[in-house]
Amino acid sequence: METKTISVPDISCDHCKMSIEGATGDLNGVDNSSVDIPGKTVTVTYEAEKVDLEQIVSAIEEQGYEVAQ
Ligand SMILES: [Cu+2]
Repeated sequence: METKTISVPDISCDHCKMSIEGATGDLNGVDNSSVDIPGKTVTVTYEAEKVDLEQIVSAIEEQGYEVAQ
């Protein structure tokens, strides 16, 4: 299991939290996804054999957010 924190500067409210946690949490292999609104980050715990970080980033971008690397 891997844990990574992704910076998403556009996170501003509960709606952002719900949509990002929903989209990333639905990915096969993602065990947990948690958005920190004031910190503007998404912390994901995932199984690297099932899903890679690129897919997780894509899921966030598909919700309309830009990911800062
Ligand atoms: Cu929002």
